[in-house]
Amino acid sequence: MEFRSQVMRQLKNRREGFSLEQPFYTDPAYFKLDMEMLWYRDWLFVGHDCELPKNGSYFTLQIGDYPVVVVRGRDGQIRALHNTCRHRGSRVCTKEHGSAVRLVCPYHQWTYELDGSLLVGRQMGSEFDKSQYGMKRVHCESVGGYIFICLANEAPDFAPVRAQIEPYLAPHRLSEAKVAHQSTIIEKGNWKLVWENNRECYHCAANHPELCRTYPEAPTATGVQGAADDPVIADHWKRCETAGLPSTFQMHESGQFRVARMPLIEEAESYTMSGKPAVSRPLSDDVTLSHIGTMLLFHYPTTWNHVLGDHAISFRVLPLGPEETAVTTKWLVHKDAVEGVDYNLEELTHVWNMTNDQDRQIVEENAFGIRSPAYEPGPYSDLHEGGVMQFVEWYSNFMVNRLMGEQGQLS
Ligand code: 3BY
Ligand code: FES
Ligand code: FE
Repeated sequence: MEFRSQVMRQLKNRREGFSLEQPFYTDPAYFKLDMEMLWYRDWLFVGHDCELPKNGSYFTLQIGDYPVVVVRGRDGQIRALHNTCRHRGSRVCTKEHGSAVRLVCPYHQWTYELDGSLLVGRQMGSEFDKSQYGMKRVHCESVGGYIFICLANEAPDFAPVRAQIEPYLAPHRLSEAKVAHQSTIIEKGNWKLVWENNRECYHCAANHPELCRTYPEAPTATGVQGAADDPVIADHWKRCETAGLPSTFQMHESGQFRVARMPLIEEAESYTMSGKPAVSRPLSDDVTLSHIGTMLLFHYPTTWNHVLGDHAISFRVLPLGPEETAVTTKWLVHKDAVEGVDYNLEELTHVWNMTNDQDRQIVEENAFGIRSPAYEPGPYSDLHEGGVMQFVEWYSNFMVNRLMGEQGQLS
């Protein structure tokens, strides 16, 4: 308890506009608190509907201590289950993804329906009540082709997330896309450093030569302030909204998620070296306008996204330890787009493969320096790092509120 009060004090008294104190980025006890207060309690983006193309398709993932399986049932519904057998706890699904008629535990073959209910517990006797031993459910919602789960017993209301992001995603028909490529990189840094780096483009000019050919360095594009005052952005919104594409900057009052459609540089249409589309088949038949730029969506703590005219890129952040974070990137294209005909995989993935690796190096160097006893919180740039301040502000408020809630319950 003492420890929790200490963290709460540190967050409440933190120097505003400055980076966090060292233990928030390095200390295993602080990491555990992040997991318990935030990762195990809030909505997390896990993957896409189109990764579960048929009934029985599933994928698995690990969130801290929790193994989870996400599966499309016989009824076509997507559900998430705790991937731990109700017999003696073995992991039931062991592969990263696959497809199954039923979920069979490899240990003693207890067999579950795709909705988690127990069908057969072999030779457990006549008194055995199967209905008590279904795999436990995890809250699961799907919106605009994105699957979110929540590990808490009681999940926060998902309706505000849906209301804000659904209209922005709908025209792009991502539930009908396919994943053309995916990559997972491990960054040796705390998950918050991955986010802080993502929330600014102050580092872009010096570090991302490929991305800077098409993505604007201006803080109005990446940050959370001033977009509406930028005449290029205002024109872009007008043009896109007139064509039926929701575009203006919208951020939830909590600061946890935001959508906005941003123009790319000059004539660029996609994240390629030439700026030309990487995929000749547009992502969605519902979008006929060209030069729609990038629809930016973030939802803390798991995902940021770019939805373009020819493809979409999703990013999923998962913490592996106090100083280790996995970032999974997926490139989505129209389901009928054919590799080698409609797109070249190297051309499609080059810019973000380079950018991701550059960001990995940045985050790792950042983590390295923060480990120094000489590190002290430093000032963010008002001009360029408004997005980082917003992230840190959201994190602090979120943690303080949760910690206060806990104390309230105990007293
Ligand atoms: O992926 C992003 O959204 C951010 C924006 C600017 C830098 N970074 C690549
Ligand atoms: Fe799953 Fe025994 S642990 S069947
Ligand atoms: Fe970057």
